[in-house]
Amino acid sequence: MQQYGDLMMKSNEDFASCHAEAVKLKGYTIIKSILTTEDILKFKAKILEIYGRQVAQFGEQELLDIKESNVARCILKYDYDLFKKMIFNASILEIVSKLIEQKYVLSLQNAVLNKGINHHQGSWHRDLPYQNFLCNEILSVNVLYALDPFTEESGGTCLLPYSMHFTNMPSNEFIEENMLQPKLDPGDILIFNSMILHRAGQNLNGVQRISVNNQFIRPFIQPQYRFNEIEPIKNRVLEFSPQEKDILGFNFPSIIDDIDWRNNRLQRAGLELFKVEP
Ligand SMILES: O=C(O)CCC(=O)C(=O)O
Repeated sequence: MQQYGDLMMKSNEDFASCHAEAVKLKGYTIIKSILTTEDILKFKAKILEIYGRQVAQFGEQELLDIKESNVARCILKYDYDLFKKMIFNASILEIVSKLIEQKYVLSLQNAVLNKGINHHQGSWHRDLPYQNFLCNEILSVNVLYALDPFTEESGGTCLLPYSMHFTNMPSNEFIEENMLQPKLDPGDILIFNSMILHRAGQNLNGVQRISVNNQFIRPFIQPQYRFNEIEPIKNRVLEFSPQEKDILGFNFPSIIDDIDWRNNRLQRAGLELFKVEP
């Protein structure tokens, strides 16, 4: 490309760099056809089953009262072998690594069931809520899977490009003029800086539209779930690679006190743990 004025233009050499650059500059990128039809069907069936269990546990009205309706939470806990496929995808993690540029952990994996009503996720927000500041590094990245068509009618995700660079919410007029609602096919993904302003679109056709939001954060931020402490995952630690252990939070435990801190160091050094006398 021609240039003048010493612009130091460069070309991206690979797939991951192209997508990482888009997220860094405009806040999001889209990758097509990440999932097979077979996987999509399995994911959807399992998510509906999990949500059914969560409704049975908590009650439909109670979930409505606490704005928790139509979200299947922490789905990795319910079928690790199925939902890990959304997390440990090497091409996607390469992009996340280029964005966060240090270790990161999975904060959440939730499915949003958007159908016919005003969904709580249908309000503009950032995925680090209440953090309306600018930071020169990316703190957190979302990988959102479309399991159904994302359109204006189905309530595809709405995004305000570049808005991770704004500390104040822009006016309604600005948002109306500049927001995007990308069309996605089932199996496509949207990767975005968690600080971008976004929301689920309004589902107008009454046909359920499911997304799965996976959020990767720098380890100093409190994750929504501590996957390393969840029963079925915790018990399988010996199966995991070092990178999987990092992402599931095993290498970033929340420390209680001085004893716990030093025992953590002793454990890492392969030494015997200190026992407090009763
Ligand atoms: O499902 C969507 O379109 C967006 C979900 C969302 O905003 C969220 O989970 O934070």
